[in-house]
Amino acid sequence: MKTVFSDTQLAHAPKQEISDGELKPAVEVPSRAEMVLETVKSRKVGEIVSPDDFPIRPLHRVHAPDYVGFLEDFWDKWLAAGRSNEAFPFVWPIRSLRQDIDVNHIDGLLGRYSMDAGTPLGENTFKAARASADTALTAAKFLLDGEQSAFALCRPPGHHAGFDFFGGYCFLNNAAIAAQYLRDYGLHRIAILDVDYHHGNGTQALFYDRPDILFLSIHADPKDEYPYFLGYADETGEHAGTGFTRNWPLPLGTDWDSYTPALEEACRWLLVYKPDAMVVSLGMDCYENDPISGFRFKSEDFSRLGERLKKVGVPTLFVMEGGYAVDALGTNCVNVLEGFAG
Ligand code: SP5
Ligand code: ZN
Repeated sequence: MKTVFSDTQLAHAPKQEISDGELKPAVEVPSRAEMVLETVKSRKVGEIVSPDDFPIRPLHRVHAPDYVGFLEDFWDKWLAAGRSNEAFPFVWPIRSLRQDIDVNHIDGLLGRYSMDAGTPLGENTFKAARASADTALTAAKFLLDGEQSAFALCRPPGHHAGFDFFGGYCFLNNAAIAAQYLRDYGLHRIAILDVDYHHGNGTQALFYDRPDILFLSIHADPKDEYPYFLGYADETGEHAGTGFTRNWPLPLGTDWDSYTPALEEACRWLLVYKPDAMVVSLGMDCYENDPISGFRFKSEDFSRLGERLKKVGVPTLFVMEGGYAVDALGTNCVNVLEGFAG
């Protein structure tokens, strides 16, 4: 299986994040990607290639152009406002506030285009996020060229980012951009299976009214875990997309045995849907030692996950999402890829 990765993705290097009422060391850090890359090399997963530079169009197929422009221009505006540290939003246009004002101030714009205060934006964030999206697009192209699988070593991750907002360490929704690209270049039915520990709210919302992109997600119950406000079992799609979204919220403490019934159900949906290709939003944060998560996967369970996904029997694009136990991240990720490759 080919892996796509570019060093440009390392340029987003947040120092701190707001969590638990404190500024804490950031967990979505460049060493995550470096660790996975090292393990892909040492365990000989396959060739490692650099992404192509894609035009902006595939990004605009998923994200609002003004949002992409905001990300692109952000750092210059931030500097012009006299700031230099990495940025955090802190005010949002929630219920009862005006949604329809084009504000000038950078703090207003940060709130307009974000969902949380836990996602630092820095000087190179857009550059790295764009390289991460290009990584997913390049890997998607391998599927269009007839490869049975490909691994997009994406970082920063993507599945929390929506049409016009960032959050959850995500800026551009790599999996969604890849899925839409597969649709635009000839495939008719795409399934996205999101196995990150957190619900993929951005991806779900982007395709909620569409039958051509099935969204399945298994994750920690949002009543008890980020992102809190989406990812419940009664969210099943709307309009033409009714029935084409499925969520399996699971309790904190879930281990492989208690995870399996949800995974089997998701696989049954995949069998019925018969996608032309599957995009796996691959988070490794279900791991027992993940520093911010509450599931209990062991490293060998990630091999089982890969083996099970192989049995679905469709061309599969793996797009990396979360996973913050850096020491084990390479092992857990490559366990999935090897389990899949057999
Ligand atoms: C892509 C992805 O996995 N994003 C995750 C975003 C999670 N953001 C909320 C982090 C809250 C951390 N709270 C730490 C609690 C442990 N004491
Ligand atoms: Zn996650």
